[in-house]
Amino acid sequence: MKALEGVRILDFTHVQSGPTCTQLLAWFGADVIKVERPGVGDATRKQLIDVPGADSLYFTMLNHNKRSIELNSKNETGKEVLTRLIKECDVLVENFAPGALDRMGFGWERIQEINPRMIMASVKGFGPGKYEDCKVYENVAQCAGGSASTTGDLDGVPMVTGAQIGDSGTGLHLALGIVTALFQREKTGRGQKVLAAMQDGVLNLCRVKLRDQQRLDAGPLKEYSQFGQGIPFGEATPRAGNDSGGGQPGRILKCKGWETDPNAYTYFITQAAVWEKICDVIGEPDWKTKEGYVTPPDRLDKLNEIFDRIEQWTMTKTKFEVMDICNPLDIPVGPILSMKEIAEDEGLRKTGTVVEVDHPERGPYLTVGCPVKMSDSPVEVERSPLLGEHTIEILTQVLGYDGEELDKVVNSGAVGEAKPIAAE
Ligand code: CAO
Repeated sequence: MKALEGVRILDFTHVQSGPTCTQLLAWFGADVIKVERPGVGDATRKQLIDVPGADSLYFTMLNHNKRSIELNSKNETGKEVLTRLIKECDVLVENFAPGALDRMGFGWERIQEINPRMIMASVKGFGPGKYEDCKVYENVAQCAGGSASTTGDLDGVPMVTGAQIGDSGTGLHLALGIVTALFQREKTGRGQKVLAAMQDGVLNLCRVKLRDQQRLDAGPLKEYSQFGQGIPFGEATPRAGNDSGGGQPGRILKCKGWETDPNAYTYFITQAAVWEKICDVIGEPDWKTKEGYVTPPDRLDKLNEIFDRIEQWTMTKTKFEVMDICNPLDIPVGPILSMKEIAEDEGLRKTGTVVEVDHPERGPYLTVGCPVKMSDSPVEVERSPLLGEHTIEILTQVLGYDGEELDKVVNSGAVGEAKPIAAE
């Protein structure tokens, strides 16, 4: 038994933000039916192709454990099929451009008419307001949500991060909204509209930067490197390089091999509680009692000198040796892991965080498994569906079409070249 067993999701999502959300719901046990344009499908199927003729990793890694139906939702028969699917499903998830669902004839009012229990969940770039009609992609959301202006080198340009906080981050927010709405529906019997705007999702993840914006009114942000370096603060939360955001000074430091390995670095936090242990480890025991070095506020204007000294030590060790030495002493450090190291990490494979999946077109590939582990709802990662792989299965088993009715749908062109149900 899985946590969301019995919940049926009509998955109208594409690209990354929406698919992340529905993939998570599928891993929690929901039956996710992905609706795709006949003959075309989710655009990512054919983006960043590495194996000619096969679905891309972009698509396969975001659409595990789903079923795919090809359905033209602008064709009259297609609309009839979609209406029946809305009746049979609990949640409709979509991340079309603003207004696309209304133009299809399936706005919120119509959906409620068809199925008052339906939860309609959307990702949009912006919430209601002057930008609500905009199409939005990942980096636009990072910029509009406050991430880019607060990320990057102290004297550099605004920078986007490799973590897809606009797309996958918003997908996660939406998934939480959906399960919460399902929980409320248990009591009210009613569905509701759930909206996760990418700008809002990014800003939620940048909460501490809005905290710092307000702290600026009370004076300079002393834990930022700017303070120790005498760089004046402007009106807005500045970029903070690799400073740690929590008031405990931290930096990325070189480790043994940095000259040739671009990832031979460690993150090192000079947490106040373990300052004395840090002094011993790096060979500066005098700093434990030396005037100007004893308390965290004393040290704020000496962070460059202190981190330079710690780096002299970390450069004599590999990033893993730094971890092995500091971890038992509770000194917070973290090796900068490359994607290659993560892909080869045995521990991550054991926990199902990195999973190898077989695919009929592309053979085995690696993916990121479910990042949330539940003791009573285990996850088995299954390959993504081929385009329209389950069209007939869904028409017959979910909607109960057969005989003439099924022929009519298939011959209408609404479901593409509907393939027969694959043999068991
Ligand atoms: N049958 C028939 N038509 C279909 C269909 C189907 N099964 N599925 C989609 N379509 C149609 C839509 O109805 C729409 O038609 P209209 O423009 O005539 O209304 C059209 O396909 C294209 O949809 P779109 O505008 O959503 O797609 P796009 O590639 O132009 O834009 C994106 C992509 C992502 C910018 C836009 O969807 C968007 O802003 N989404 C919300 C924010 C978001 O999720 N961004 C994250 C993107 S990366 O995760």
